[in-house]
Formats: sequence, structure tokens, C-alpha cells
Amino acid sequence: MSTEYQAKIAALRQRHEQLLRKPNIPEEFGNGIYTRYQNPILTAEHTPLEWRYDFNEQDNPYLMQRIMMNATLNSGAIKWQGKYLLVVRVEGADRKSFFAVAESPNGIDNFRFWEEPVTMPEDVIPATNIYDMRLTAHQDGWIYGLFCVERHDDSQPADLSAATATCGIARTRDLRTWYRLPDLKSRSQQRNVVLHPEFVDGKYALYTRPQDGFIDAGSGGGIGWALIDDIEHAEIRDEKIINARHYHTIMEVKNGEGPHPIRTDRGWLHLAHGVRGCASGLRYVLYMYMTALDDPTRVIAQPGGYFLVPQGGEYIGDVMNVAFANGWIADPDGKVFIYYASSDTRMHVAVSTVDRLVDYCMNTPEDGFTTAASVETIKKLIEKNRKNG
Ligand code: M1P
Repeated sequence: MSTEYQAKIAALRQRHEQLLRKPNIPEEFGNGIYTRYQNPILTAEHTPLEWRYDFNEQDNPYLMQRIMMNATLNSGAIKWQGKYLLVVRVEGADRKSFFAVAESPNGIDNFRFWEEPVTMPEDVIPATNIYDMRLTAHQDGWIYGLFCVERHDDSQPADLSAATATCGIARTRDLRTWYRLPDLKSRSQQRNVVLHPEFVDGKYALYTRPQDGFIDAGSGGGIGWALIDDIEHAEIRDEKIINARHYHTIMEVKNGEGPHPIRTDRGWLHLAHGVRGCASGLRYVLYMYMTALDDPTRVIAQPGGYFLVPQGGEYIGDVMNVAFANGWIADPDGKVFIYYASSDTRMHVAVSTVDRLVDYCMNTPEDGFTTAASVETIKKLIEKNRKNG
């Protein structure tokens, strides 16, 4: 290898290493609910150079990227052997998504991909694309990954955009070797399916999102709930909506469960996304709600409006105006790391605590569904502040 080529590689590696080691800095003025961090934690540029470059001078004299990466987005999250792990949806320039694990020692920076992407077994009907894994360390001892499986809708052969969304299920003990289970059987298409971490009435429990088509929720009323007899042959027989969509809210068009909820003394803390339409397209924001400990389907708190939206540069990306989260980690000391993607392009972190999030859920006024109700809510707060002097 020529000295010049060696020098080029060394410069490339140095720049990459600098990016990987870049310390993240908390933003100073937040909303009191969580602290955002200045730098994205993962971008396409964070993917290993070995995935993108052929370092053989004869074969790649111009040191070109042979395989380009497009985005790192919607990541599942789990604390594993003391490390903060994300199962990242990496998307190549060819539009295919795959899963890859990235780990960090502190949850906020220094994320580094494991050497190879996940090999997801295909011993079911093969998929065209897989994405958006929700990780659940279940009471049964396995770590489950539930994700969206996209296939062409062959009932419409002339339409090359016609697709179906199904929930794929896999499990692992070490996040390296995955065992595939049959896809979830459901009458409707399903995306954003999440496994509850505990048995409920001795059964596995799923948060679902029934939808009529690949994009449209259609008659799907919101976030659903279904009990499953056998996770190795999972089938939705009965499904009820536990968190409904509503006219003129942040989740008018559709919504979907984020990561699995966090158990707290006061109830289950849920993170979800809501979607509404506007002149510039769909707007995806994050919101929260809480359900009862003795009945995870009973909503006990529903703060009105959004919890987190794209900010500044986060608005820009492959699919503009999107905040999406399918991973968070609650540490034993109560700290919560919220991992979200902006505009289907890159990953970020915001940090809060269980206490703050419960306070947010319990004490943020609900959506009154009309302007008049919102004004009354604001006036009540003004009045309270007047009394407090
Ligand atoms: O492009 C925004 C998001 O759109 C879909 O989410 P949902 O099913 O709720 O509409 C998914 O494709 C998701 O990956 C994507 O981020």
C-alpha cells in the first residue's frame, strides 16, 4: 500500500474517531421536564468505516465509499451488562433498513457500533425491509425484539408502492444471536407493536396499532392492547383500544406506543408518538400517558399536547418534522434516558428522571379539546399564581 494511501486512511480514521469520542453537552435552558443534549448521539457518519470503505488500494484506488449509509434512526434501547445499548435502525443508501447494536458507557455520548450488523434470521416469510425494534427484557427471561416487517402487497401487483406492515418477533439472550419466532397474526396490518415486560393474567401482553393500510391508520382507533396465549405462535384474537386518537389533537391522524412502559410506584409511564396532518405534511411528535399498575389498560393520566417535538436542525432530514422514539432506559437511581430520532435521520438523547416524568404526567393539564377549555386552563394557572403573590 502506498504511503499516500496509508495517510488518507489514517486521516479518515482520525476524523471518525474524533466524531465517536465527541463529548455531548447538555442544553442549558430546558423546560424542566427533561434536558436535551446538543449533539446527535448517532448519525450515518458514526457507522464503522469497514461497513463503507474497501481499504484495498488496488480495488479502491480513489478510496471511495463503496456502500453508503443514509441514516441512523428509530432505536430500541436496553441497559446490558452496565452499558447503554441501542438496537439502531440503520438505513443504507439503498433504502434498506437493518439493525445494528451501538453501545455507550454513559448513555449520552461515545456510542460505538458493534463490529457487524445484526443478522436477523429469515426462517419465516422473507421480508423486503425490517425496522423500528422495541426491546423488552421480559419476565420470562428472554430479551424480545418486536419490529416492523415490510413486504410488497402482492394482491396489488401493478402498484410498486403497495406494501404490508406486520409485526416480526425475535428473541435473544445476548443481543448477538437472535431466534426468530413466527410473525404476529392479526386481522389488520400492524406497526409499532410493543411487548409489555410482565405477564398479565398469566399471558403475554402487547401494545398494538391496528391500521387499515401500510401508511394510514384508517379505522384503527389508536394504541391497542391484546393478550397473547403463546408467544411462539402469537395471534391477536381480541384487541381493545386503550389510548384513542382524537380530533384536533397532536394525535388526530395516528398514534403509536414508543418503547415498553416503565413501572413506577404511581403507575406505568408510557411514551408514544402522535401524528397530525398539516400543509407541510405529517407532523410526528412525542407524548406521554400513564396507566394503572393493577390494570395497564386503564389510563390514569394524560397530559394534553406534546412532550417533545423536533427543535432547530432536528426539523430537517429525510422525512421532515418527525420526532420518533422507541427506546428509553430507566436507571436504578431514577434517571431516564429518552432516545429519539429526528426527521428519520439521526438519533438524540434527552435525560429526565422517573419523578419528573410522573410529575409531568400527573400535573400537566389534560387537553380540553376546545379553545375555550384551553383558555380556561391558562386562566386557572394565572389565578393560582396571583394568589401565590
Ligand atoms: O416517517 C415517520 C415514521 O413513520 C412510521 O410511523 P407510523 O407507523 O406511526 O406512521 C414508521 O415508518 C416510522 O419508522 C417512521 O419514523
